Amino acid sequence: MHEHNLSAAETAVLVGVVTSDASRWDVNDSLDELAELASTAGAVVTDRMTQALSRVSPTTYIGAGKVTELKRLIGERGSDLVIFDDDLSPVQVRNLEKALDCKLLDRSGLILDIFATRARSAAAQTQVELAQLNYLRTRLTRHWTHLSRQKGGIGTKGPGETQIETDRRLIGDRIAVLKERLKKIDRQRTVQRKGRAGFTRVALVGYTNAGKSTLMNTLADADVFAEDRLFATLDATTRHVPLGGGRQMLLADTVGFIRKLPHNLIESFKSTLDEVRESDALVHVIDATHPRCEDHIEVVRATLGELGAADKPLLPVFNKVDRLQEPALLGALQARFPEAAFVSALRGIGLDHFKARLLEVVERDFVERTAYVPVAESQMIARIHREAEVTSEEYLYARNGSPTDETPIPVARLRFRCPREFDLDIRPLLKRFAGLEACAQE
Ligand SMILES: Nc1nc2c(ncn2[C@@H]2O[C@H](COP(=O)(O)OP(=O)(O)OP(=O)(O)O)[C@@H](O)[C@H]2O)c(=O)[nH]1
Ligand SMILES: [Mg+2]
Repeated sequence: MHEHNLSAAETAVLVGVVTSDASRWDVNDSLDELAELASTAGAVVTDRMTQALSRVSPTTYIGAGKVTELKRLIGERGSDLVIFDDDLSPVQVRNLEKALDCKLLDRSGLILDIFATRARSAAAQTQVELAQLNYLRTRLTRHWTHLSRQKGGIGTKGPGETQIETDRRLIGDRIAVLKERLKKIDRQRTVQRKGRAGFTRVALVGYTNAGKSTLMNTLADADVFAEDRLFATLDATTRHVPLGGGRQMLLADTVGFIRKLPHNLIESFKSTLDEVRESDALVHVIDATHPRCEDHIEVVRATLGELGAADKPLLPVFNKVDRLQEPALLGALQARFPEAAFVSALRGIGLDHFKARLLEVVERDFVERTAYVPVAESQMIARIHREAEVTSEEYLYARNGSPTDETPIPVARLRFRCPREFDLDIRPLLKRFAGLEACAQE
């Protein structure tokens, strides 16, 4: 599906600044990624412009001389769009628009635009629109008019012109409506997730385009949309996957991460990302062929931290090993990441080893228990069913061993597997029944 037919011809100039605190990301790598984002959004990148500055100019992002140079360049090229590698402040937007007289987009705006074209489900659409409105709102506060110029094309998907053009109060109203809708979706999802308790839940995480959906498809024989484009997946999909040894897991595929993922998006995708937060373990899919794969790993770790999921058991998986040009590269990665699995999701290489490793990671945090619970304690039995994986359940009679009360009572003998956390919660409650001993019915 190509939503961008109309705007496919939009040509763009990319602009990035190299500052001393640019850490390990080289501006060219950063612009490579920006170019990929731009082409995902349907733009044709004609030129790149970079400038080394001790810090970004607070008024025009790049220096005054560069602004003139940029103005000349877009005049020559007849560019439709200038895309900045960092987020612009309202002041920078206003000044640059005045100086360049051209449609401007910053990194967050571009990512939001891609999300808007990708969103299929009602949930994703609501989440993206909410993020876009929050993004626009901060830009509307001090700078109003630049939006009227953005008619059609990249940077204008999602919330229709109507909301943008009316006024901030209307945007506020719309945000309230969307939040209410999201709450409803959230409640439905919570109900759905409850039905899945007791299973080992594993979430696929990773940089966008690493191959999460492809791995999901291979493991679950599923048909999740996978494509060589950024942010192919926006919705969480869950499938049963056999892990071997009669064990099953519920595997969730979800939205990919990227450097400088707009905070607005993380906020509004919170419920989609609950799959990550609530899982028992994570599989971190890494594109082994990407020259910046180690930086991607860092970005994913940081994003997991932001989500409060940094401490979950995690299995790193280097994917696309079929496409690694140099065999030495594989050896080097294996030496650096001895705990990782190495697979090709597309060609089905290394999957048995991957599953075995995953089983180990998952088991590490699970315990097996047997408990006798009086049938009268139906809430307790229900809770165990809800939060643990019950492997066997028998109904029999038991005496509680006290000399004063010899009457056998009906009990359930439950064997279950559960996360260590649940065990710590429930063990003190089960203590009351510790004295129960199975006996014949009298
Ligand atoms: N050569 C090779 N290509 C792969 C492999 N796994 C995935 N790909 C390709 O990588 C691209 C991205 O795959 P996806 O599965 O969509 O990646 P994703 O991580 O789900 O990406 P997003 O949903 O965008 O975050 C697709 O073109 C896949 O065909 C692999 O093992 N080998
Ligand atoms: Mg995907």
